[in-house]
Amino acid sequence: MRKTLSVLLTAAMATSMLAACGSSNTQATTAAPAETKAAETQAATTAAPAETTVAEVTEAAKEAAASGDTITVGFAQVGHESDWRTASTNSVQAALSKENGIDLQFVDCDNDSAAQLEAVRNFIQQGVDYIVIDPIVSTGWDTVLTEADDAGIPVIVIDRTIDDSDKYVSWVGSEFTNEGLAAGAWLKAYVADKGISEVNALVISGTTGSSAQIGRSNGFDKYVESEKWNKIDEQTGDFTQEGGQKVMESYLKSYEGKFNVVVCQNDNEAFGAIDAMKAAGVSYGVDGDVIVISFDACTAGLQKVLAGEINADFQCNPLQGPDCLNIIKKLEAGETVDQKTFMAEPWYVAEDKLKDITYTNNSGKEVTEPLVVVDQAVVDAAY
Ligand code: GYE
Repeated sequence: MRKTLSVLLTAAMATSMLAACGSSNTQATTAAPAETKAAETQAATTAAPAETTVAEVTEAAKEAAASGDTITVGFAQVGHESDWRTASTNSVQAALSKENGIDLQFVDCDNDSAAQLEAVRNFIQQGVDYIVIDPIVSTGWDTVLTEADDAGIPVIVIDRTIDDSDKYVSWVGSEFTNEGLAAGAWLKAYVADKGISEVNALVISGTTGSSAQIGRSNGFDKYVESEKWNKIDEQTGDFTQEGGQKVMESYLKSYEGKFNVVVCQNDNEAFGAIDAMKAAGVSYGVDGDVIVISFDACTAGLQKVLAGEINADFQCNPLQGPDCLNIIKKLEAGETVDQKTFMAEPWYVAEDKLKDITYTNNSGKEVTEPLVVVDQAVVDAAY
């Protein structure tokens, strides 16, 4: 372990472990309403530390880096399945950089849960200072997180959630159920506006058992039930373009002419589904027979919204690197960190008729959120 920061780190570990213990209690009880999330996470944080403390530690980290005595962080990333994932990897690599005093060990787990557990175990064996995990699936974590805990290595979880263990210090990511609920609320308002009386939906879901898939499916299914929509089928495209295309090709064999909505749980699946519909001569998007819903809102996805090929795209923000760095800096400074940090996420649409949607979010609170019509500036500002 590096020398320069070892004293600070000892203090930080004690605090982070306390924070981790504390978090297990709040975790069970704290649901996070979108509109109060900033306030909640603020409230969960202890009194704001003197800026100088963080600055001093950052300075120390930079000095340590200059002397080759850096903070080592192991990052077990899901894989490279989508545009979103590329943006996530870039964000973490840019933030957890040599310039910021961090020696990042990056493992691309290629969507293989066993490989991801092994990567984390390797980090523990190497004795890295921190472990960052974007968990492929939400369960199967408690044993390895206990091992990290026993080794005194703080674990930070980003993006997807871990649902069967509380042995991590902090999580930063998205409220996936709200994304699914927002998609349902938008579809309900959209078909009412267009005078479409029947919804026959096909879903191309993400990686089965990932919290992103579970949340988006659960949220949308609430509307399937309440609106008595016909959900014809739901099969996984594994968050890939190839998967989206294959699932749509098989759907077209079974259900061509019988569906008017396709819900793709990420942009890359939507690209594949669109290619398959195009090849089969099925019209889609704002001028077509099939309404296309997507999630992520990456640059290429928003380009398709702008072109009217995707009707609505529900953002999931992958830029979690800076938050991750901030958490590490705070732990280094011996500060308490937020147990949960939610990313801000707008909902994007192709047409300007509906201004907003109102729905009951995952915390049981009625919220009204704006719909952003995509123009070139929105596309240019995307990731
Ligand atoms: O939606 C998808 C990616 O975990 C939220 O994973 C992330 C999802 C994202 O492959 O594109």
